Amino acid sequence: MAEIKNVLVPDIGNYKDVPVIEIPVKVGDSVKAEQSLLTLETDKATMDVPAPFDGVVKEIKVKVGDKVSDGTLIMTIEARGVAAPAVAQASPAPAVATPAPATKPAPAAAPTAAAPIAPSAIALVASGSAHASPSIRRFARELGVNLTLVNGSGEKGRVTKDDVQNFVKQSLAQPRGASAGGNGLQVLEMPVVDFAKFGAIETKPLSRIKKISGANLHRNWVSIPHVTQFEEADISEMEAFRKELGAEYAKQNIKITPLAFMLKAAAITLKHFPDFNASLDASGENLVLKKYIHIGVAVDTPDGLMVPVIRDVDQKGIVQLATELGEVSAKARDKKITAADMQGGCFTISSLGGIGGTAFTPIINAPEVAILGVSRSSMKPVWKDGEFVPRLMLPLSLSYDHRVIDGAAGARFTTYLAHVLSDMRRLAL
Ligand code: CAO
Repeated sequence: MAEIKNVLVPDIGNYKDVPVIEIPVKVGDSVKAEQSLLTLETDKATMDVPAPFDGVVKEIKVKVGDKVSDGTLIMTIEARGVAAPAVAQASPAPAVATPAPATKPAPAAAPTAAAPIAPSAIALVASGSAHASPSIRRFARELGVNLTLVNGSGEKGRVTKDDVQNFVKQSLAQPRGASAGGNGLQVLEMPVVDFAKFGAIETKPLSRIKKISGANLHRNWVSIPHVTQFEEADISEMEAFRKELGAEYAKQNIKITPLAFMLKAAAITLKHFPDFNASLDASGENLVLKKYIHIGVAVDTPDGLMVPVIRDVDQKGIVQLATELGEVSAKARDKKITAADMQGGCFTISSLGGIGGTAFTPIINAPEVAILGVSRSSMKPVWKDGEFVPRLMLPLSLSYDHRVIDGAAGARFTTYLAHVLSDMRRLAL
């Protein structure tokens, strides 16, 4: 006759009051020995509690968020034809039929013996790059899914079974080689390292913005063939003018930084090279040319990177652009930026000029096809009319999508941009 057995949390080392983060089974499910019944998470690791024997789940005594320790009653299972070792004889039906509150874990001292779960059966996995329990990792491995590519919808971005299944469904639904959206990359999973083995560590969750932007950056980096073209612009004249203008507008609290000039110069250059002011359509076979010039500006905030968009840059003057730059960066840092403020961009400028550095390789903000990185200007000796003269040089790094833009076009774009920046008359056009 089928016997109902209690399943208790087995020896989980020194951990106490460990939160239940996932219960992948429900009442009525048939489970096989070793199948995960629930997942626990400490600050260092996630662990699965596997079924000790085959059977059918009769009652679940805990819920997600409950805290459990060694010996907590978690479930009752109607065992299927396996005689459990003596130590693991669970209490018979009456013991579990007592109306213990279904949502509260039974105390560890419940008069039931632990079900036969050898401590070694508990899978311990350090919380690594992809946030998923061991059973989900196993499931993903069986399906050949690289977990680092799956967006987790669970608590704290954890990857659930549904996420893995949806990822597989989406991958299958994608046309092979779809160039605009699909990636279909299968790379080795990152090794899971228990860093605590080598010294003291502290685990800090990524901010919400970092999680969102990280997934996008990752997709863009792996799915767009990037090339970065470097150039230096002589901004000596521009800087003299900027200082003049800056002194004039400081009274009105408007800060004129080189970035306002960069925006204007980029807009002029984008007009001249319309293929850079474009996006691939969903089929990846057509270029959508935009008749407007909206430029995103990467803003560094304490919570991560945000990219508010400044509209119709080609139709605005330097002072207006400087004013809007001040407004959007304050808004981003005060967390007042809305999703609409970050939409509709055609091109992005990422300026690290206020911080330092000589060059970098920015990641394209898809579906845009190019992004301009700006580093810190510095005085350099430049050969002119038979002698070296000191000039203020601004380093530019343009990353572009090589599916859309050829190397020659990339170099023409940066050369033109450098000309515009070095010749104030062109900026006024
Ligand atoms: N060369 C030399 N000096 C520069 C410069 C450059 N290219 N760009 C700016 N500066 C100077 C400014 O003139 C200003 O000088 P003062 O304080 O003497 O007036 C100072 O550096 C600070 O400028 P700023 O950073 O306040 O203003 P900005 O308009 O240059 O930039 C903003 C605004 C919001 C873009 C910037 O603050 C920011 O967040 N940058 C980081 C963007 C980022 O993280 N990009 C990386 C994306 S890829 O991960």
